Amino acid sequence: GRRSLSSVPGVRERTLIAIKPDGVQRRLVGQIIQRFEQRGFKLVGLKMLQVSDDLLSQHYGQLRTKPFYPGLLQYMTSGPVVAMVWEGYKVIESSRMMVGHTNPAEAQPGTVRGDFSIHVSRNVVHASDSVEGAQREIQLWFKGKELLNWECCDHASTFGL
Ligand code: IDP
Repeated sequence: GRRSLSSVPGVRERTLIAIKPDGVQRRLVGQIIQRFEQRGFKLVGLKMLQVSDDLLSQHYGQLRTKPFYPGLLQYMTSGPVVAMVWEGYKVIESSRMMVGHTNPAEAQPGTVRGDFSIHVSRNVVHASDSVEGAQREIQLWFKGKELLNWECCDHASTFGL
């Protein structure tokens, strides 16, 4: 039919992607953003921040009994993080595939973790893992006003016609 892509169910799905301190320190920000742009996803939120213990304990609350939790907090606060919200059809599932297995040793080549990292304690990037998780994390990391709706320059509404 002649439906536009924006009317397809699921096309406005959003996910939180965060480039962790090792990703920023190793100058991987551009390459990681490039992969999401190249895939065709839409960037609707972006900021660099020093993450607080409070934000992290909410973000990783379900891991607080794990032995690696103190190290995880130390890692995630060791420098700035680049947090982004990406939008698009099945972006949550697709970005988990693009990011790869939690443990880089098991991540496929071609994934961010499989191409740029070695050990689970320094795995470069975060990606939400479910619809509920993405909603929760986006609300936790971003204010409503920080998420922008925009149309592509080839969209009729941008011509002022
Ligand atoms: P995910 O990031 O792929 O969703 P989770 O199991 O939610 O994986 O773990 C969150 C983060 O905790 C991982 O990305 C990694 O940074 C860290 N982590 C998970 N397991 C370990 C571990 O065994 N040792 C050290 N850090 C870990």
